[in-house]
Amino acid sequence: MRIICFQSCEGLEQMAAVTDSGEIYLLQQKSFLELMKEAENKNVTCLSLVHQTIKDSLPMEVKLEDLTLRLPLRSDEVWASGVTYLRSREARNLESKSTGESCYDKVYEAERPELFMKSTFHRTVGPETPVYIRTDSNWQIPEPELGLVLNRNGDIVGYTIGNDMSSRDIEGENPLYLPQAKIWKHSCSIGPSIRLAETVEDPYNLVISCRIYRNGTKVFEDYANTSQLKRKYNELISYLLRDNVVFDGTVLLTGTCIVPNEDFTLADGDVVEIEIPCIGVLRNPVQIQSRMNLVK
Ligand code: DO4
Ligand code: MG
Repeated sequence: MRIICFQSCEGLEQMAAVTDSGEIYLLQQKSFLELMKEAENKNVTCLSLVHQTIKDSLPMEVKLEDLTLRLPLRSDEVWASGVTYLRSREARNLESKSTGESCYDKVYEAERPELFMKSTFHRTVGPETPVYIRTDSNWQIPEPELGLVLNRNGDIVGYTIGNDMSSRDIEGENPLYLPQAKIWKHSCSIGPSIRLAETVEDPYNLVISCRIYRNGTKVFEDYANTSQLKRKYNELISYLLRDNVVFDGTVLLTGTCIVPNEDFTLADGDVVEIEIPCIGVLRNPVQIQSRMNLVK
């Protein structure tokens, strides 16, 4: 069971549940956070609340591909994990031209994982909305990642897809530049759905694929599997919770295992697609931030 948010004919945001056979049912809750809250008040899971809500209703007469999907969740905070896959460690060592044991080698092996604040609601976009590339970087890539949707106690209520847009030259110059290499307007996209946790058979066996198109031609494609992750999800969550305040609907990205070759950088007009079959395809055009956007 997946939860989506789509734009209605009146231009309003509407929540819906999508069953595994593709039927779409309208939900009366206005947001995923409202669904979480109602489930908590009734002491049931989001999945059983959705089942109760839709049991006497008829599915919509529409196909998922005909809907304009929106950000499925208003997260106050998106956090991210770093160097959780070998491929990420290799890529970080390359971009920082490290010789000898680097901070990336150390953090890959360390007990404490790398966690960082990635985004806030106002910097995060949903499907089909442009992700921005920075005007002061010449080496930028998408980072396709599985996202854990958490409640305030750190329980996984669902899974989504995240794009941790990253500037490799800024991070490579100095790891202390990490916030600037990771956080700017529209540097994070989330979606296209939230797959309810109980309906994922094995979250450590999810194929993640990424495709990048330029002028309609595919210029990059690669695959990974969450079985390659060095850490367990609960391990990452336990560090996020330590001495911290975590809000309902927080997303924790779990790190990337897909990195384009070193000669690749995103360009204005590219289109990035990230797919995890049980969640969907997160598709975003890439845009250079205009000066007008910067002063808004
Ligand atoms: O160490 C910097 C960030 C790495 C990251 O974002 C990732 O591994 O996905
Ligand atoms: Mg990342």
